[in-house]
Amino acid sequence: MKRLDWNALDGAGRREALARPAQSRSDELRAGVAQIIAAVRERGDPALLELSAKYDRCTLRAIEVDEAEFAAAEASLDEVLKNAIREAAGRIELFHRAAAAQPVAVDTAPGVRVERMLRPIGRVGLYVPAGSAPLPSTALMLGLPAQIAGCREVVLCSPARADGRCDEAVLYAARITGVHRVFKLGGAQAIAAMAYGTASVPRCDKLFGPGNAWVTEAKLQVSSDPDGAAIDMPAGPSEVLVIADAAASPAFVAADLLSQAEHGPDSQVILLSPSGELLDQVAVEVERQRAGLPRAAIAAQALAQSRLIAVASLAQAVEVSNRYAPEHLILQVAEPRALLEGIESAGSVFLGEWTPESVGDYCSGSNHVLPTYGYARSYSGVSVASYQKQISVQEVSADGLRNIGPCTAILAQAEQLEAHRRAVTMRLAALDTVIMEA
Ligand code: HSO
Ligand code: ZN
Repeated sequence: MKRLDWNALDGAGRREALARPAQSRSDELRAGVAQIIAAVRERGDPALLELSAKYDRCTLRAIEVDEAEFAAAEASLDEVLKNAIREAAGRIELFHRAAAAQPVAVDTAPGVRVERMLRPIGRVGLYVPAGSAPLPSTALMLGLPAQIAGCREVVLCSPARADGRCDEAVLYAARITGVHRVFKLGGAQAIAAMAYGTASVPRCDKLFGPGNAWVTEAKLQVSSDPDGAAIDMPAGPSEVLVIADAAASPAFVAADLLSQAEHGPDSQVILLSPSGELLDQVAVEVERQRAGLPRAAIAAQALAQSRLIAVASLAQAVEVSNRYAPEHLILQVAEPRALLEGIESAGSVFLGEWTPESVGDYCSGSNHVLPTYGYARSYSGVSVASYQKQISVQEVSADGLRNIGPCTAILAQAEQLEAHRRAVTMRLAALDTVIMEA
């Protein structure tokens, strides 16, 4: 890991220190994805079968998972794993229900009632990657808020293995979240199928979930097409930033950095500390622990673009973190809540030495589908609200219109929108007439 001193860097050096690994949106990627989308739109299911054979190396008899496969998946799984999936689902549901937006009704003036009502997005499409590691936890994180929001139809795509079957734990997790239909589709073709629909795959209004560069590019392309689908958020590789003080355990800090580094070669991990000694110790620990990991090679690639940065104080660490806007922020300091006040941009925050990022990835109850690549400056993680539309409603009585009609008319006149003004003044005149006649 590169070692840097924040206060020895000039402006360009600081920008470089917090730069994300370059995301290639190469012409080749764009064109390849556009071609896949076009093939799925033009030829539907036959194109999906061909693309699955080509990219996922599996020959599918049917693209939809049937009851027999769900049952076989459930029967094949260890009870301990099934219990853990249900236990995690319970806490994720508990938090997401509690955090869901509520309907609102406010009288903004006598006789003027304004409300906000919530409606589920009708049909949503979830993507669960299964590349180097299938992620049943992602099926929970995407499926449970969709169920709580009350979406009418929840579709999930996840690529099949070479044997033509989907990961059993992904299927089990999808089932318990109430996902209605699961398709064995991966990559850009899965996104195209859910955005535009085929004979088998229903067309979805909004797509959710992480994925590789092909999936991400396909989500961008379908979301910029008015005939395509909305998406949850722009995505990049996973990342964590840890702020640790001199009292932090180097072993714990190293373990947290590695848990993110093992996700993929393009993951990025950053440690900020005012203690040079801790930075030294963590550097040693990271190497020691990494060597014993099954995914040591992947972690090594991620660590090559990761940084250990010395800062002058914890306050400066918070400044640097806000500038980076990490997907995950771990505060391994004696008084994490004292720093929390100053946090402006982060996807999810982990407080204190007993809160590893892993608990949020799986089962504390928070969501793990979070904004990466600096998008935490303006985006939030997936929640029930991501699956809902907020519709405002207003009702004005005769007295209410007497109260707010003049304000409306003045503003309409200022904007020289006479029809707007008259829609109000005509009614005010009618009210005067009614009163006079009474
Ligand atoms: N840290 C990942 C989520 C995940 N981790 C799934 C394990 N499984 C991205 O936030
Ligand atoms: Zn993770």
